[in-house]
Formats: sequence, structure tokens, C-alpha cells
Amino acid sequence: MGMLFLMSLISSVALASSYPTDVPRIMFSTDVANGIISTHGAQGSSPVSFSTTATYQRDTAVAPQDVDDGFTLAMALNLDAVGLVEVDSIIPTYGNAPLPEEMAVALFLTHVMKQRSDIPVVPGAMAQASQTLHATSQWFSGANIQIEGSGGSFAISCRNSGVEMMYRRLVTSNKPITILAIGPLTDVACLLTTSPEIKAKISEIIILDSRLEGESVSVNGKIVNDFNFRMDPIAGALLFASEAAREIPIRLISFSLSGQTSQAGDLIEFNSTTLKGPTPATPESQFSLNLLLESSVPRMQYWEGIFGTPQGPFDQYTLAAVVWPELFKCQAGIAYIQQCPYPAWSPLFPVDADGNPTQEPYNAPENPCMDHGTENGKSLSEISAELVVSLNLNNPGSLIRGITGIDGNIPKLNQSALPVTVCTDFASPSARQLFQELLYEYTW
Ligand SMILES: [Ca+2]
Repeated sequence: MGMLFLMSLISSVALASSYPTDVPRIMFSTDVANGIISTHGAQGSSPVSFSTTATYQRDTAVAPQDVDDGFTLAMALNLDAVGLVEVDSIIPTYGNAPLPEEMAVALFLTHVMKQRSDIPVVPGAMAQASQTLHATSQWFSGANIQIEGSGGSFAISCRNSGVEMMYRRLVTSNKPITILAIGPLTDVACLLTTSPEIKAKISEIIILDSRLEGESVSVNGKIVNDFNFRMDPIAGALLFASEAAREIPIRLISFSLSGQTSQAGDLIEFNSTTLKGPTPATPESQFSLNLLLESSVPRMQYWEGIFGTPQGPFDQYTLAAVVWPELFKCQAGIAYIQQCPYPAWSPLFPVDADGNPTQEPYNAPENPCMDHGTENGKSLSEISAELVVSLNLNNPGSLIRGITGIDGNIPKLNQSALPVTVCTDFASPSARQLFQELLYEYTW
């Protein structure tokens, strides 16, 4: 027994030292949903499930859900196999689809399809930090139930199995880990706000999120939303307001970069023509490639029906940013959260004596949120807050902008805007080409 223990100790030491120290170790917070046809996750508490009178409505928006998380995970595990990155752990979160179904996808992809049962896959958040488009919950006394702070409703409730594992893996890791946040920010916010000391073990957080100040975001001329932030702006605010976020490098992949390769004429397209898998192929590689391709067909057709072209990569930008940072043009920026007044659910929304709206919902004068307004559709205008990056470093301003304390709004938090690194473009046309070649080589 003693000898066996010693041998296993030696082999685990040898295994640990077999990774060159400069290979980045990464942890995924992901809403992986490849092949799932469902509603977006956690609809019961998310913006589009409630009418303006807070009547529950069945969510009829069933659709083939996003495939880019699974492409990213598969690519990361392929890069791991050739020693370019080390995948530490995977923490699924609600987002593209409900968490339970996503767990099935994540486990299958990691443990069966890629045969990496050594990599832990543990469930994270089932739902948002707090109700986003609802009145703040109150005590019988009339006081608001506080969301923020160490005794707030978020901190006392958000620790789930996935967050506990993130904490444990970081604490015991022999080197800092980069967190790739490619889903709603709930779990990463929970980790940073409830265990701020963990900052020493996080080398960087790379987030697929944000728009540049004044930037309208669209695909082939159709307005889209910044999904990862939209799903839980309260968690996003708590994350960016946390003390730990002031000390951990945070890199945002803004839509001005990630949106480029989904546009007609500049599309990176995933299909059986562009993705070939490794040479020579193995039964395992063929199984993996075929499954990724076949399960993505409904999503690609769905996307094409809306935007006219298939969907390009999004989450894969974060993985490329950690392995090949030189591909992208990144710079210092200031991140802040712009609340979007006045939604129709707000008590401040102008109404006449009978309580009827006196202007078009979501389209109040001087609304500072981009892409709001009835011309862009109700769903887009229901976005309660946006994550914005300014490239003007001179006047940081406050982190939370807009009027707090009305329905659906974010705690004030009293923080200044957060210095971040924001990636806005490819480093060059050849970097754009190399990005495409690397995605095609390693996505299978
Ligand atoms: Ca995602």
C-alpha cells in the first residue's frame, strides 16, 4: 500500500512536470449547447419570459441553440492533446439552453467524444444572480432585499457545485489559471465576490462580451444582442465592481472583433468543406468531427434563416486569445455598465392618468443604450443594461450609469469604471487569415 501510494505520487509528479510551465492552463465557464433544440436557459427568470404586467408567459422561442461553445471546447481539447494549452476544468452554466441539458452535452463532449474523463465537468449556475426585469424583491417592511455585498442575496446564495470546484481547482493549482468566460457571467461573478483572495491564482479572465462606446452591433445589417452580458447584467455588474476584478487582468473580446467573421463577405464558415479533421484521420477523430458537424446543421440553418449566412465563430476568440494573443489588436479601455431607462416595467415610465403609456415602450427620449427602440424589435429593446468599453482613458467615470433603484435596475455599487484590456480587431489581414486556418485545423 505504501509503495503503491509512493508510485502514484511519483507518477502524478511526473505528469504535472510534463507540462511546460508556459503552457496556459484554462478553465471554462460555458453555456455549451451543441445539438440542443430548446429555449434559452433559465427563461423562467430571464427578460423575455414575463410580460409588462409580470404575467408568466410560456416561452415559445424554441430553437436550435448555439454551437460555438462546443466548437471551442473541442478545439481546446485538441490543442491540449498537442500541448498548446492545458484544459483544467469545465463549468457549464445556464445560457444558450437550460443547464441540465447543457450538462449532458458537456459530459458527452468531454468524457465520451474526446475521451477526457480526467477533466472535471461540474454544473454551475441554474439561473441569474437576481431578477433582472422585475421589481426588486422587498421585505414586509417595505425595504428592498439587498443584492450586493457579503450579506447580500447574491453572495449568500450563488455558491454552487461548479463555483466550489472553480475555487478548489484554483487553490490547489501549482500555477495560475486563465478563466475563459464564454457564457453568462453569474458563476465568475460569484467566485470573485465570495472568494476575493482567489485573485492570486487567476492569471487572467478573458470574456466574450462588450461593445465599444457608441457601437451598434449587427450581423449582416440586423441588430443583435450582447448575449453573455444580457443574460445576467446584475452578475456582470457585481463582477466588474468586485475588488478582485481591480487586480486581475481582464480582457474583453468586444463585438467589434468577434462580430467580424460572421458578416457576409468575411465569414468563417464551419461545414464539411472547411472542417476536415486531422491527417491521418482516426476513428475517434472522425466520430468527433462528424458529430460536431451534424449536430450543428439545425443551428446553422436557423441562423441562416435570420441573417442570410451561417453563423461564424464567437467563443473561439477567447481560446485563440489565450494561445495566440498576437493575432489580435488589443488595447487599454475603460469598462462600464449602461442601464437603459425607461423600460415599460419601470415606475418612472411615463403614463397618463389611466396608467397607459404615453410613449412607445423602450423608446424613451435620450435613451443612452444602443440598439434600443421599437424599430429594433421588442426583444432587443428589453435589454436592461449594456456592457460598454470606452477607449478614452482620461475620464473613467462611474461603473454603473443611469438611474438606479427602479425596476430591473442594477445596484448602484459606488465604483469607478473598470480598467480592462479590450480586443477590437485583428492585428493584420494575415492574422485574420491565420485565425481562420487555426480554427479550421483544430475544430473537430
Ligand atoms: Ca457561449
